[in-house]
Amino acid sequence: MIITLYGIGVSAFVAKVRIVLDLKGLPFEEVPPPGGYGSDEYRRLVPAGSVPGMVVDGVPLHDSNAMMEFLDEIAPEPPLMPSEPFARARVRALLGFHDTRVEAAVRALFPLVKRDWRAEPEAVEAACAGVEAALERLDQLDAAAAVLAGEGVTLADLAYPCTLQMGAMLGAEMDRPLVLPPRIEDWCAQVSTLPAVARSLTIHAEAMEDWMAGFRRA
Ligand SMILES: N[C@@H](CCC(=O)N[C@@H](CS)C(=O)NCC(=O)O)C(=O)O
Repeated sequence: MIITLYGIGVSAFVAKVRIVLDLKGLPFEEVPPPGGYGSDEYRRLVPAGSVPGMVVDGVPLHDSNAMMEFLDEIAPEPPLMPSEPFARARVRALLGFHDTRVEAAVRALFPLVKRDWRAEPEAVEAACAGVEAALERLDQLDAAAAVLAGEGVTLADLAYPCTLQMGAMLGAEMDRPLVLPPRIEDWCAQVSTLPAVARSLTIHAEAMEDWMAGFRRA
C-alpha cells in the first residue's frame, strides 16, 4: 500500500492523521500540498483541496476524522476505536467536539497574532477566554476519564494534544497564558508521552514557532 499524506506543520488536523499513521507503524510519505492548499494543482490530487489530504494507492481521501477511522480499519493494531457502540459514539462525539469547538476556538487566535494584538487587549482576552470555555465544556464531557481510567487510547485522545499545544503557544505569544482544567492538562500530558504523539508535537511546535516569528513586531 502506498500512502501519501498532504499536510502542513502548523495544522492540528494534519497532526491527528500523522499520529495515527505513526501509531499503526504504516509507512507513508508526507509532503506539502503542491501549489498550497486550495490550489488547482492540489485539487487535481485531492479534490476537496483541504489539508490533511491523503492518497492511498491512487485513491484520494479528505477529512481528518474519516482518515483516522479508515486507517484504524485497514490497520487494526493497535485498535483505536472501542468495540462497544456507546463507547464508539462517545469517541466520535469527542472528535466532533474537537473540530467544531476546541480547534475552532483556538483558530480564532490566529488572526490576532498576525495583527498588532497589543492594541486589542479586549479581543485577545475574549478569544483566549473562548478557548478556556471550550475546554471547560470538554472537561464536563468527561473527556479525560477514558484514558485516566485505563480504557486505552482511542482516536479521541489523539485529536487533542497538538490543538492544546497550539492554543498554549498562541496564548503565550500574546502574553495571555491559557489556564486548562487540571484533568484536561493531566490527560494531555499522559497522551503526549506516546512516541507517535511526541513526534507530531515536535513537528507542530517547530512549525508554529516559525509561523509566529514571521509576525513578531520589534
Ligand atoms: N474538516 C477538515 C478540516 C481541515 C481544515 O480546516 N484544514 C485547513 C487547514 S488547517 C484547510 O485546509 N483549509 C482550507 C480549505 O478548507 O480549503 C478535516 O478535518 O480535515
